[in-house]
Amino acid sequence: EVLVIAASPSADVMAQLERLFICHHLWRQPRDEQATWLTGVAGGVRGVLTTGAIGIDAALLAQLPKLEIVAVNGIGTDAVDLAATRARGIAVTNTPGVLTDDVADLALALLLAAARRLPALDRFVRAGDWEAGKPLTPTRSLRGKVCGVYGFGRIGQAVAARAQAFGMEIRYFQPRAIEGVTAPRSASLLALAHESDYLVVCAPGGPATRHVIDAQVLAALGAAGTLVNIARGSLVDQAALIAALREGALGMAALDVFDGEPKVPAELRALENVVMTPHVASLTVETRHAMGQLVVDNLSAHFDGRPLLTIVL
Ligand code: 8YV
Repeated sequence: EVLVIAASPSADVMAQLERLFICHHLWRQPRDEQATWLTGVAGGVRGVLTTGAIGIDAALLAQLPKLEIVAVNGIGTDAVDLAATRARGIAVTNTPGVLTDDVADLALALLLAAARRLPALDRFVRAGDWEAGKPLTPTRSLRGKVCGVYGFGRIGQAVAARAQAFGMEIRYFQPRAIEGVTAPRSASLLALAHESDYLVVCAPGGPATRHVIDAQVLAALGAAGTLVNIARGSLVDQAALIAALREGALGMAALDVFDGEPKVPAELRALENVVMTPHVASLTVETRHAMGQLVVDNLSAHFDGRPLLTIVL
């Protein structure tokens, strides 16, 4: 029996799940009835399917005495209480690799949207301002600008390759140096922010990186700088970000993720120098299908006694 916390957008993946397991769909229950419904099914649940953003907390884990595996339909496992799963020997899997290109693509789309002011210009045309002869101000080229990548794993490196194709200079920072990488590693995140025109956040969420993008880092990025975040909202001190954008200490922000999402503070929504998307970096037909397939394959491997494909340690 598998507890499905959120549906996969791929109908084929959902059909496979239904064929292979007895599925209990939490997401189908009205919110105020979920707790009662859960007490009825919890005892038989041996697998959980959840998302990167939702994960599973200690309270829900404690309700599932027979749980053996948590399959995360995402790469980030910061929302899974890994201490609790480890303590009980519950396996955790995620979906690395298959989402790299789409997430990196969205990072560049956001970077370009901010650099070339696409949302404002789209509004300009729709509002008839072009026809009305209102003045246009030039934006800035990407060529020759420094793209700083914080977190240089698969996604960070894919962002770097794309930014390089736009003629940008790449620098990165992450605590561990990476062998065989030609891009220079900055001395710290703060140094990287100083050296960058665009800072793209690609590091994992969780306690180790909580609010590392703070007022100081934002000020170092500066009035002409742009922050791009496709990782997790928790890495950014959102109050400091709002203050920096409002006061002009930071030029722009392009965000796919938010602290406390799906709630986005009204102060942030009101700012002109922000471009926002609702956590959609991996939301393409192809990638969500591949992610869902990896989830099904991991669950099947576990219940068939075969080795897991993408285990999280
Ligand atoms: C999705 C993500 O939000 O991969 C991640 O860590 O945050 C995203 O791909 C989510 O996990 C979709 O299920």
